[in-house]
Amino acid sequence: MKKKVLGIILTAVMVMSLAACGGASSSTASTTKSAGSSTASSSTASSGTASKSSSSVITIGFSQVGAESDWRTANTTSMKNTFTAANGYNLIFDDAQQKQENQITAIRNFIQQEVDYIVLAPVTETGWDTVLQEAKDANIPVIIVDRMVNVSDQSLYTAWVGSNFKLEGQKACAWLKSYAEAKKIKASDLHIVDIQGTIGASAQIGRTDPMTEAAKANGWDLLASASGEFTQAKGQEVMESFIKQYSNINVVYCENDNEAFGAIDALTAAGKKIGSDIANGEVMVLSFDSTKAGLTDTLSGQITLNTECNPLHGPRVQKIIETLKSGGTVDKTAYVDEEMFSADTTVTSVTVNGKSYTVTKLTQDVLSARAY
Ligand code: GYE
Repeated sequence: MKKKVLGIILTAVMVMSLAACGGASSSTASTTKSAGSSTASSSTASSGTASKSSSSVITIGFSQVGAESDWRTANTTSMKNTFTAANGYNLIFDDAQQKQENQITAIRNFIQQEVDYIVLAPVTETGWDTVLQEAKDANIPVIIVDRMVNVSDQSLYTAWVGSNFKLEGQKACAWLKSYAEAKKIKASDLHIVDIQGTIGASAQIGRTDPMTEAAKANGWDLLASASGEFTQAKGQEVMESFIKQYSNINVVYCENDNEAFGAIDALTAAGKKIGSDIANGEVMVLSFDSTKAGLTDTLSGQITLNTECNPLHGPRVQKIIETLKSGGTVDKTAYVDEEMFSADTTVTSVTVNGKSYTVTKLTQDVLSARAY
């Protein structure tokens, strides 16, 4: 139920926020420039467009992962609200239901339909070489959004825009380390379970690896890791099984908000007290995404730390397409800037690789101002 109501609110908020600001891409921080391949792709793009249609409408085939989370819903809404007929686009949207084979079929259909651009939000990183080669052979530029692809030939896609998932994980682990130190909790007294995302997805790899590494480096007791597939239902199921196996869990590291909702339900049903006071028997829940629903639970203290992952990629992808269309050069890789929100003021900033990141104490005003 929570999910349904939130979906409606999210849609409304997205529509309003996109109407109010066309500049979501301004937070995009460019990193790697690859003029060579981008230029090649952009010329492919314009010639492809010209030969395929006499009208100026741009046809885009978008293969979306699925509808597994609030983050995903916000991402889909952002794409749909950007690539509208009024904006000059014909968007062919395909929901792959979290299955790579469905995405491969969708891409092949887009090639058949001679779309102008293919946009792919890949479920996992590997397994894309063949179908992306088919798109390249058909002279259709491919833009990767959100998670990354791991391909042997980088020219198989034109550009990628998304989050630095590893940095997200590193920030969350740096926060946990500082928090435990400030509260004088011994490293070996942190009994952690990791509810992972979809195995093989960049968002999972980026968030799991820093936890595994930090546990090893700091001597944390990482009890177990298992995938909750980024869904509330599976997150709950995995948490129920962790609770049965381990009686001393005091930190639940959830790799997205929906898993956190499921974990919170399981902990509550098991009679556990949720909060940041580990020393006094509370179980701390950490999460990623910072969707409105996730931050609502952060404001109430159910989620102690929520590390943001921004889903508003529609305008960013549009900018890439417009640049390619006009013959310009795009960044091969572009990361978006992201924040951290906490229910607690113990840690006000964290440092990762020499760079400091502010931890914002969540207030109702911050929550109300959120776009997703
Ligand atoms: O964190 C999760 C979603 O790939 C960043 O996928 C995305 C992740 C996001 O299902 O909620």
